[in-house]
Amino acid sequence: MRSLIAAVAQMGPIARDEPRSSAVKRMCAMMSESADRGATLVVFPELALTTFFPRWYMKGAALDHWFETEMPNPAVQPLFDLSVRLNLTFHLGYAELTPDGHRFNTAIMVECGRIVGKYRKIHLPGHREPEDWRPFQHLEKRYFATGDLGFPVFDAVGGKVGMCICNDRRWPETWRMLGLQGAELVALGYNTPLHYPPAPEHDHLQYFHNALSIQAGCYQNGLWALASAKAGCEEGCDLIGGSMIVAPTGEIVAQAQGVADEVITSRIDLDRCAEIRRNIFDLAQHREPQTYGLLTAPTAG
Ligand code: CDV
Repeated sequence: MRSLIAAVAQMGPIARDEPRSSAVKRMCAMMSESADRGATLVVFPELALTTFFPRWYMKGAALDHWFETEMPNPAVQPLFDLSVRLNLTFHLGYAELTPDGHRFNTAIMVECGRIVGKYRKIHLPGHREPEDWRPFQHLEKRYFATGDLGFPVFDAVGGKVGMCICNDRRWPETWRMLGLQGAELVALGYNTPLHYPPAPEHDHLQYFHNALSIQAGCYQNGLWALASAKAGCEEGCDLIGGSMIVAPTGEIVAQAQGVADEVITSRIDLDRCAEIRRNIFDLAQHREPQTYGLLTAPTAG
């Protein structure tokens, strides 16, 4: 049995004027709580260091303010130091500005102070130009380039680990790309508004669609997911909670109760992936890829 205690650290809202030091302090407190509960892995949300800034239109230095130009940097160093002290692995989402000027919505996995995995978000939702009719903007398509690292799977916490970010979790291709490479555990963070302006008739389904996507991804690929929300009313925008740990059977084994800072934990056995992978979703035996050509055909329009 390859098992560990894993934690998901949901975060409540981060104010627009809240400094990174405050968010990092909150995360350090939850990292310590995770370790106290015996966890050796803790997952933080997407863009965890600041408020969800794509809800505003900005340019120049005002935009650069939200991006990290190096990792680690002095603001996040306490997280790296604590992970060494606690002998713990953590997942962190942040906005990345590369030395050659590219911007990505990024997540890293850090094992005892050392970056062992990196992913740049591929499915970017929202729009490129500001749209006045919206109650809040969602300018991810403007502020971030499509991730250029593919869907990497790497060794961490004694198993094969992958990552995806928020909107990625709604796409079956994300999970299958990770599953095909043998991922046993997927860490993901999200910022999901309760109100979806282009289709408000689906607002009441936000929690359901979140759970549906993650549970299906786990079951159809026989892997664990650790999903961490930034939740609550952030600068007038309600974000869903519902952070969860999901088993390879698709069952939710732990779930956050509210929309504030909250740690949830569960013992997870990586060997349980075989329950699904040796049976109904034995990908090597039962997939029929020669019939799936449309999946990789260029998108229309
Ligand atoms: N941060 C996100 O990617 N949010 C999207 C919203 C805009 C639909 C999501 O898929 O949750």
